[in-house]
Amino acid sequence: MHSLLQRHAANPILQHTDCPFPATTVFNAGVAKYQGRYVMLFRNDHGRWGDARFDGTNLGLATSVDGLKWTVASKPVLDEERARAGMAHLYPGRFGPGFIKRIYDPRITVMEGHALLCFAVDTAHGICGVIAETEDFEHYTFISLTSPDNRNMVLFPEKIGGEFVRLERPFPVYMRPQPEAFPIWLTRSADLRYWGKNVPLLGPDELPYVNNKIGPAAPPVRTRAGWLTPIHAVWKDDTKRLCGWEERGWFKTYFAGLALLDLDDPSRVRGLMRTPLLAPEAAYEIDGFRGSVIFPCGLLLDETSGEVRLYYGAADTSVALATGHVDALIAACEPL
Ligand code: BMA
Repeated sequence: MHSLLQRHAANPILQHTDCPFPATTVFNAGVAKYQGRYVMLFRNDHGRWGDARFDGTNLGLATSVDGLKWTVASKPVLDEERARAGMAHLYPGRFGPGFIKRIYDPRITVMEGHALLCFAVDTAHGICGVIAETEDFEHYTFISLTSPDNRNMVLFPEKIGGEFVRLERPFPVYMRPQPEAFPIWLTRSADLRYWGKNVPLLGPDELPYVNNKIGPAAPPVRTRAGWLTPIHAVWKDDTKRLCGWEERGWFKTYFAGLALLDLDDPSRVRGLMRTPLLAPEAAYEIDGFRGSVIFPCGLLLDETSGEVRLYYGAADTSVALATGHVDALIAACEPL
């Protein structure tokens, strides 16, 4: 059977050895085309290779003319302290030293020429999503912060019905069929700062290959058939220890999944792949800090050729790329 996506021969396209600063696991990267070049913001958990006790996290910047060969900027562009300072600027006097414990999983959305960024922060009081904007990927203005626990935010690349729209993944505690059965929600905003009109979009129980949680992956891309929306989807098997650096073991397989949302009302799921779009198979997806993890954070569509590029974190260790054709991806979504 012909698979929907082909892994790029040069995978992994970015790894720790490409960084001119201390870097250990380089993965979960937002990618966009911005001002005539490709930009990538990647997560870097830095510490000792093979040791799950990291010293810290930061976000690195890489740029490229073809989206395949990347040049990494000399220093990370955001870290825990810069994120704390950005937040303190948003809400003066509220966020003291040490408030942000980790910064990770950036997604980039370019809207009307403006680059917007969503990422997660682990704080002293829970996990939150942040929205920031930047013109040069060096300086960031913080716009909003969610209440905990929430992460995996992705912004749609245009206003819909006059409003900004995002997908997000809260971590509800009660009323779960199993403790981590976390669903995807859709919310809207007039100004990117205040979010509401919350609608549950998709639950893990709607995907036959999931027994744990799901979440938004890369920001949705407009197609003639709807918003092409990658998700991540998790299968957990406590009896099957996967490759990993953690002493306690690693038992979760992360797949890329795919949904198609209504163009005019993206809170309606119009199509859904019942099988994974991409499952961990390659050595760089199976072996690493957390093996068997595919975690996409960037999807690009070439309108002329119909080529789609899915950029994903592989085994929480490197960045990889898979390509396919938009028509095949649309056709793979079973109409709902
Ligand atoms: C998720 C996030 C991702 C990570 C994945 C697998 O919950 O933390 O950043 O890639 O777990 O470890």
